Amino acid sequence: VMNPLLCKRVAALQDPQEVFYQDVVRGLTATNKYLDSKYFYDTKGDALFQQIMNCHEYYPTNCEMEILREQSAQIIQLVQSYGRQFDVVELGAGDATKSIHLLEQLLQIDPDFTYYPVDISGNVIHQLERSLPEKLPSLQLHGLNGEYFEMLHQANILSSRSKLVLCMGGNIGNFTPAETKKFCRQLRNYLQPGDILLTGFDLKKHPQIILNAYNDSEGITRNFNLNLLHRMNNELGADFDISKFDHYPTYDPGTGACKSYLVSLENQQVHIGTHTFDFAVHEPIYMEISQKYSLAETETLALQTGFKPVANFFDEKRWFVDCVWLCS
Ligand code: AVI
Repeated sequence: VMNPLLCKRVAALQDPQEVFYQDVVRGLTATNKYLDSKYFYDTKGDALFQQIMNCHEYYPTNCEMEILREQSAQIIQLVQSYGRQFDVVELGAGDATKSIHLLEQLLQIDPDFTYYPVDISGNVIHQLERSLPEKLPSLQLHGLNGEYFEMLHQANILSSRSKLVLCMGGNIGNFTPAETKKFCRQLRNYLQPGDILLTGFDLKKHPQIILNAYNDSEGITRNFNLNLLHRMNNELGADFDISKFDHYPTYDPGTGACKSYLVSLENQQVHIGTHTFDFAVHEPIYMEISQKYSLAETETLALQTGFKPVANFFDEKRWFVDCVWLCS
């Protein structure tokens, strides 16, 4: 029997609000302050991200949409050529507007599969469970709300079939290259030989196009970043004065790293729980990375992490790629 005090501590550690608080404290105590961009996605953040995807400077959504609208049949044909019955797990499903094209194709060929959308936002999963059955009545759907690997583990418990894992929208770009390598290796460990990964990468292109996508003229991306300060005020009782921070996006065409920061506009103190954080004037908080890749870099990554790259699907401008990788 577990000691009741330890029980309480384990429960506190697993409480999402407590984990959020601990992560924030860790990030703002670091020499170079940072926050984890996975916390962008509260209800307000989800809505802002929807607006980003609709704004004209943010090209990745349209590019990937074009790929899936026009090439889903070929993608599914390729997947089917590996001759197995796949269940589909989508990591970071969002509103599934892209994957719906793949699901449609799969349903036409053989409706005997289950779609497991995974998302960190409970809100997103609830919406999907309401909206998808209206669009695809014959789809067997089981939403999973949580972290990618915990939910992949859940999916493996729920289904012993081969997996087609979707990791689209360039979500992988929100890891550093080192984290991405680790992520792919870990992902590979949850999969079996013959399983397939369909993963999207935003490709290197003219630096100005990339920078503009993260610095839209309406200021939606700016509000998306600042919203995390609001979230800490609302959920953790922090006292950020949002008007005293500025959004600063950067892109380094050498490394392909597109990074955004919030910059403190004055010397100030912020209180969160029992902690006080000092911000010097011009001090940055590193908020997010959105890594851009060359095609060669995606192939190296596959080979280094236990996958075999089998095909690449591009949009017409070749700004984005959806890669099909086979678990070898
Ligand atoms: C979710 N992710 C792929 C987006 C991106 O492009 O990195 C998040 C985003 N951040 C600012 N704009 C969009």
